[in-house]
Amino acid sequence: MTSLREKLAEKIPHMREEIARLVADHGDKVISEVTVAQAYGGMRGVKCMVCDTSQVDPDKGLILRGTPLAQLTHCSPEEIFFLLLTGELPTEKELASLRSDLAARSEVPKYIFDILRRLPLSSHPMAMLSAAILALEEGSKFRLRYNEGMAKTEYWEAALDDALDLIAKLPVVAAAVYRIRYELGDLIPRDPQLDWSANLTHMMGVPDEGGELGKLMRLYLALHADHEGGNVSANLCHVAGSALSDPYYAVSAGLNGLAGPLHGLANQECLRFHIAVRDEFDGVPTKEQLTKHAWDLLNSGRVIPGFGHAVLRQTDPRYTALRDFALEHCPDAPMVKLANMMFEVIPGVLTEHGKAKNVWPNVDALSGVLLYSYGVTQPRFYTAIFGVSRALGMLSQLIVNRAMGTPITRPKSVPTAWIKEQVGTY
Ligand code: NMX
Ligand code: MLT
Repeated sequence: MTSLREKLAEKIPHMREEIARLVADHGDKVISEVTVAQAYGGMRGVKCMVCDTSQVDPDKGLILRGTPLAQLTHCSPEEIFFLLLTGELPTEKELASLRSDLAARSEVPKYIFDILRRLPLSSHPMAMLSAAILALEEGSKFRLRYNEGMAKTEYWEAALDDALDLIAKLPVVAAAVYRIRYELGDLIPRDPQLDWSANLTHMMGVPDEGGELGKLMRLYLALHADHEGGNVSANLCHVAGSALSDPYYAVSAGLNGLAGPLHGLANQECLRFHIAVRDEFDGVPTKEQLTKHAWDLLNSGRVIPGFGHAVLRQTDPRYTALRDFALEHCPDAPMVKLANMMFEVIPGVLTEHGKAKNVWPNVDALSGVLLYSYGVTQPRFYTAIFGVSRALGMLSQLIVNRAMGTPITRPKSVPTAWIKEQVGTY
């Protein structure tokens, strides 16, 4: 038994009891209404699902289990995972136990690397990562135990088992995607002395003499883990998991959504935007030049990646955390200087454009810039790193949902004819 499992086993009965009481006593209280615009508009702002791991406040941004992100930027991704699941940061002993459990589960079967090598080199790293996770599904303990007739009260334990297996293997798989996709030579074995995020940096094999890429990777993997339940990746994982598809299927579903340019792929798109600007102006442009370039992009019908958000109405605190890192470690890196210029110019352009409800930068406005500055120069790989981190949040949410016995997700859809009848004027 790991201490994480023990801690959850202790907490889950109380959580179940509390929610059962809440629903029994107040089940018919209205917490949200749905307008016609929301039904057609991606359900924006409709409060119709529960997520206890984290919440996103429009002005304050990400709050993990009640603690604002700014107070957690020193944490490792493993600590964030423990916090998301249990509501508490681990003690030193609990962290050591989680790390050794992950290390013990980290071996990836050889057939996974064979599959990755057989995919065309033109494959997107996100497709490779998602395919590898689906191929790992063969080892799902949740599916096995479900087929054996496991009790509903045990679902969370089987989900936790799969989650730990998958999390342990993800850095190995992602590093293999990187080295195979970009033909960087032999795979680099895991170093048992290193923790989860340090191993990803190590196995990717990007030179990191000063250890700064390692520090960035640790921060990056901690920052991107969770962003409440309604974002596309978490929501997709939630919906697939609600059908009792096992954690491998559910995480793969979530990553397939993360691969969209309006969601996690903005990470890659944003760096490509920076490269296009740098190449056009041979470095950092003037404000006037960047303003014109941004307007050209908007007038061609495209979005400016790295800016705007469905929930946030201020600068994303994850962006602020990355900006603090950049100021401390690499303020003079050319891409960082360009990103600073973007920060000065783009919100004004978007305000004048008049469409985006939030003109401020999100996490993707700096994440790729920093990776690039430390030698990870393949933008298409960036969302795969986002995905490794997001798996921590998606899996935490999934385990909590299995523990709470959350039923299958099945909202009611209505045809346009029905809406016309409701509004009564058509
Ligand atoms: N550039 C240009 N137009 C924008 C932008 C932007 N950065 N952000 C929003 N808009 C437009 C949006 O396309 C919509 O236009 P239309 O009415 O023609 O459909 C209008 O402004 C209103 O959109 P909002 O309600 O402000 O934003 P919404 O909640 O629909 O979408 C995003 C949120 C994040 C999808 C949107 O802001 C966007 O496309 N941003 C750029 C892509 C990006 O950075 N995504 C990453 C989000 C974070 N993540 O990691 O997932
Ligand atoms: C995320 O991290 O999931 C993004 O910021 C998108 C979102 O929250 O909708």
